[in-house]
Amino acid sequence: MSKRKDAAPFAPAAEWYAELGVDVESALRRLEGVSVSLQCWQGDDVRGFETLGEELSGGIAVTGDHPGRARNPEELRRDMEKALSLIPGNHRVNLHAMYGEFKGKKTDRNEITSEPFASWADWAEQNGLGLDFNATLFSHEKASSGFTLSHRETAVRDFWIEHVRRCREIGAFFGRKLKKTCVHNLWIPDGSKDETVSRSAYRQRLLQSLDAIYETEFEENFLLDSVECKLFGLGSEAYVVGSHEFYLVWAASRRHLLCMDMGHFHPTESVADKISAVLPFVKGLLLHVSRGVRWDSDHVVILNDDLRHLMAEIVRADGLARTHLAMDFFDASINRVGAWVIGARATLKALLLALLEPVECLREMEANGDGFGRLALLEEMKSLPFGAIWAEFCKRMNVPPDESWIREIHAYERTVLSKRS
Ligand code: RNT
Ligand code: ZN
Repeated sequence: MSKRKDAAPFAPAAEWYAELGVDVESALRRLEGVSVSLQCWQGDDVRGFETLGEELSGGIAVTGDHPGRARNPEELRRDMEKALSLIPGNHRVNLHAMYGEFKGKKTDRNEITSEPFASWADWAEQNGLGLDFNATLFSHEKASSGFTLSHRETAVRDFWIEHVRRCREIGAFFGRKLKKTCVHNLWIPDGSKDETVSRSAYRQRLLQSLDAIYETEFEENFLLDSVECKLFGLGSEAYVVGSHEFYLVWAASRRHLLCMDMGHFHPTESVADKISAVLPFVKGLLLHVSRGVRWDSDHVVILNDDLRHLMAEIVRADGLARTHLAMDFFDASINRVGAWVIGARATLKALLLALLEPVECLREMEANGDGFGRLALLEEMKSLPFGAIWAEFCKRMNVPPDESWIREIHAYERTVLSKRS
């Protein structure tokens, strides 16, 4: 390490925080205990390994044609191992049902079992990773109408009910095998481009489908269930069946997790503000850490105000233990492995910043009616030597503490990714 790097020493930085009543060691311990779920779909542009011959659909889109997309499970795992080697801490991998090792065998979604996922589970076990899971209700001929669990036809709904039931089984298989709770998240594309006069009927049917799916209970240590809302998608601009209100009430009344994706709300709505509003009523939260830009809800996560506020609110609401963090973005225009690392490092940095907040001091000022002091301290916090604390965390976790990881990604691009056609 260069002299310049040693010039950002940990001890005086920690001292600065300590003077404000912040215990840096305890913040680092808490950060170490948090895992972020790495979305496998960033590595191959949400294609998966099925042989059903379907294109990506469901109102989500990947743009860009950077070379080096993972073309099979081995490549995808290798890419994720590379990314994980540059992210401090112990993390998880998030799979979608379309990522089984089907080995060229046509397995329809309603026939899926844990068998094609056994190799994923072995790999996760060897690497000490947890696995999360998602049913895939898009990129399929039975989803081409834009409706799945709320479809008018019983046969179509039953097909998808069966799929999600099986996916929860697979999730429980991961949880049991790895002895790490698997979060199974359900997002469906259901909605319409233009006005419908049947808003209620679709929601009634979705409600019935959900209640049929989640009738089976699994041991909480193995499986937790979450449902994910959305404001609109490509082709579902006028109406989305699984809206925020719908799933909020469903998750609260059925004691499940609510998944909030940072890109799934109106741009002026604050997901951070929803944390303390929702936590008292649901079993827990799953956060899809993402970045909305214009119409796209899935840009690579960076350390911006939205992310900082979100993490700050989780910590202030004492909600870390009941909040599961997963990244959800897909960008094919830059090095895909590097995108994971940018997003995960930003997520962890935002969380560390939140854990380093002198919250007691701020709350005391607030209680004393000192609004000026509170605002001034929040501003001063922005220029504290956070970088030295982050670098220390990375060093302790044996990953690059500085920008040198960028060179590692460049090297991986040269030696591995660029060789893929
Ligand atoms: C789509 C949702 C969903 C997907 C993944 C692939 O808008 O955000 O979470 O991104 O399931
Ligand atoms: Zn999402």
